[in-house]
Order: sequence, then structure tokens, then C-alpha cells
Amino acid sequence: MQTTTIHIQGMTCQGCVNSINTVLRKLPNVYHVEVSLDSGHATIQHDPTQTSVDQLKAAIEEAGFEAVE
Ligand SMILES: [Cu+2]
Repeated sequence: MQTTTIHIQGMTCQGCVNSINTVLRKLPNVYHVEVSLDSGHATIQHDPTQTSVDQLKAAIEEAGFEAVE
């Protein structure tokens, strides 16, 4: 298990937070997701052998946001 923090650009409201939460939780072996609108980042606990940091970032980008590690 690994804890990864990803900075996210483009979040403007709680709806954005919910969208990101939803896409990240769909990924395999993602155990915990915390998205903060105030600080603009997501903290994710995941198994990197199942879901890599790049895959987390790709999911955020597919949801329409910019992910910066
Ligand atoms: Cu929004």
C-alpha cells in the first residue's frame, strides 16, 4: 500500500470533488480517497502494483481536470 498526493487544477466546487472521488474509487485496489477543494489536492491510498500513480493521474485527467504530481 502506498499513499500518493496529487495536485489537481480545475476544481471549482464540491461537484468537482465528487466527480474525482467517483472516478478514483472505481480503480482497482484504491482503498481510500480524500479530495480537498481548499488545498487542491487528492490523497489516495492504493496498491501501486494494481493502480499506478500514472493511472490515477490519467483518471483525473479523463474526468476533465489537470493532475500535477
Ligand atoms: Cu465543480
